[in-house]
Amino acid sequence: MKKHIKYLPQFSITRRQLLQITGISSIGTLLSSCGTPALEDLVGKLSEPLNQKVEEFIFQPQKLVPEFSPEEIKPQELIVNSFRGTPIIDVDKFRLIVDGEVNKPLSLSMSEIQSLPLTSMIIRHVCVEGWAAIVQWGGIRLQDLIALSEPQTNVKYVYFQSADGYYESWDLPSVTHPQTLLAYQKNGEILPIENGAPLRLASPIKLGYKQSKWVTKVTLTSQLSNFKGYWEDQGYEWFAGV
Ligand SMILES: Nc1nc2c(c(=O)[nH]1)N[C@H]1C(S)=C(S)[C@@H](COP(=O)(O)O)O[C@H]1N2
Ligand SMILES: [Mo]
Repeated sequence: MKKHIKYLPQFSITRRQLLQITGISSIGTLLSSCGTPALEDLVGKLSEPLNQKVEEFIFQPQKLVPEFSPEEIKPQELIVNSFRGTPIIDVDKFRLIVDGEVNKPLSLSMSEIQSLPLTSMIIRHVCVEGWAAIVQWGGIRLQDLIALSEPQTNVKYVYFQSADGYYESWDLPSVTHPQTLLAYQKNGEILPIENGAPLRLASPIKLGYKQSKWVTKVTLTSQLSNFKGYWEDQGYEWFAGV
């Protein structure tokens, strides 16, 4: 039987330390009989030790980008930028898929996603069209999601598929940066549909066009295809760091 040790987020220990002090315990199977993880398994799973190699390449120490204070949030300055209209998503039926070169493909409902640790950050969103806005985003860390999927150690890139047909690919270190989130909150409220609800990317280390809205699928891979991203395939830079 699985034994879940709960760690409170206010303990100031790093993920690496957390994984070390949990010691050896049996890794229960994440997938239940219906093929999706049981709700209560998800949070507990994050405190279980991972394969050493997987842990090393997901939780590398990375430099944090300084954040802003709540007074600096400029709600009006975030301009909605959608190139293919706003897709219609039934949130009750919505599943986020995590697949590709992983040992544990995932299919998660929003309530399962919301049972994972919530991170909030106030960062600057930078669009290449010449505007920027300071925004608060709340959501889950991509590194937690990716750890749950148990990626194979040759994974180097991550594809994000969106409900409007938008697509993006990122380098793995940028995806597993601690400030790269799949957000479901904006400025303290539930994420509006025009900003990408139910789930969008938010990260201070990439330009606006990398921050896919309406993300439905996260695919881990060792190779980039000829398709790199909606804007990249029209000549924009792929790495697009800020
Ligand atoms: N799915 C999808 N994601 C997208 C886009 C889009 O058209 N479709 N536009 C991108 C661009 S260029 C920017 S600047 C931001 C804008 O986010 P916002 O509309 O929430 O301000 O979303 C990015 N993500
Ligand atoms: Mo943009």
